[in-house]
Amino acid sequence: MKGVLFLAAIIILSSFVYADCVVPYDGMVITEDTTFCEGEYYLPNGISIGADNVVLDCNGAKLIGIKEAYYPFPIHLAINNVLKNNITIMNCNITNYDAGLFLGRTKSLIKNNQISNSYIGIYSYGTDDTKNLIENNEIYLNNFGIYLFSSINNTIYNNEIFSNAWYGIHSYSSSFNKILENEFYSNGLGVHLLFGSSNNLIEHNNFNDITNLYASDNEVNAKNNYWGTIEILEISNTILDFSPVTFVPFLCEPYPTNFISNENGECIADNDNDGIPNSEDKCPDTIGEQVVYGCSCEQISDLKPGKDKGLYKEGCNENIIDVFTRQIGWAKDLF
Ligand SMILES: [Ca+2]
Repeated sequence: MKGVLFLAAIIILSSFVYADCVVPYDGMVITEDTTFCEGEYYLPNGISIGADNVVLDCNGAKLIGIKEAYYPFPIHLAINNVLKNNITIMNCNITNYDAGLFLGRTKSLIKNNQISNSYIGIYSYGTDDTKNLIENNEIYLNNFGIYLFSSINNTIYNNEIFSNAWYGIHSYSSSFNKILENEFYSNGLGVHLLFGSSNNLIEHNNFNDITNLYASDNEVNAKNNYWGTIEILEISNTILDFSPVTFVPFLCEPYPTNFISNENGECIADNDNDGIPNSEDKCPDTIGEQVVYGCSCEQISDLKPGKDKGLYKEGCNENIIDVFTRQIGWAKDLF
C-alpha cells in the first residue's frame, strides 16, 4: 500500500512539474503562450512562431542545432518568426545554428537570451517598419552577433555583445535603428554600417574592440559613447569612417558616468548627463524632463528674478523659454 501511495505521489508530483512547462520538439510551431521545460534539446530544424501576440519563455532551455553557415539565407534556425507581431522571446539559450533568431518583418521583444556559436546570432530581416526591441541578451562567439538587413526602427538596448568573429552588429541597408547602452568587446568589429544604413543613433554604449565602428556611406551620430580610451586620436583610430562620424563629445569613463568630454575632447563633469557640463549648466542636477539648456520648466521659472507666482504655477511659457534660450533680458545676468 505504501508503495502504491508513493507511486501515486510521484505521478501527481511529476504531472505538477510538467503542467507548467512544455518539452520542445523539432519543427514545433508555437501558437499560444508557452514555457519550455528546462533542459538541453537537439532541434536541428528549430521551432517557429505561428500566431501573433505569443510569449515564448524558454525558461533557460538550451536549443542546440546545426550550423552549416548558409548565407545570406540561413536554413537552420533555432526560432523562426516571420510576419508575426507582438511576440516575446525570452530566456532561451541558443547555440550552433545558421541563425539563432530569425525575425522577418515583425514587431518582437527579444530579451534575456543567450545566443552563441551560430553563424548569425539574431537576424532581423524586413523592409517594413520592423520595430523589434532587443534587450538584455548575451550574444557571443557568432560570426555576426546581430544582423540587420533592411530592418528599420529597431532598438538594441543593454545587450552584451562580445567575441563575435566578424561583427557585433552588422547593419546592411538598415536605418532609424537605436543602438543604446550596449557592451561591445572582443569582436572582430563592433558596429558595421553599410549599404545605405542611415539615421541610426548610437549612444551610451561601451566599446572595447580594436575597430569599434565602420561607416561607409552616410553620416553617423555616435556622440556620448565610451570608446575604451579618452585620447581623441586613439578613438578615431578605432573608427573607420568613409563617411562623417560624430563621436565628440564622448564619455570619459564606461557608461553610466558623469564625466564626458567637451567639444575639444577635454573631460569634464556633467552630473545630470544632459551633455552640458556642470560649469555651464544652470541646472546641474536636473532629474527628468529637461526643456532647454539642461533645465526643467520649474527650474527656469525659479531662475527668473522676481519669481512671478502665476508664472511659476503654470510652468514656463514660450516667451520665458525664448528669453532663457537666447540669453537676453532677465536671462542675460545668469550667463
Ligand atoms: Ca549637466
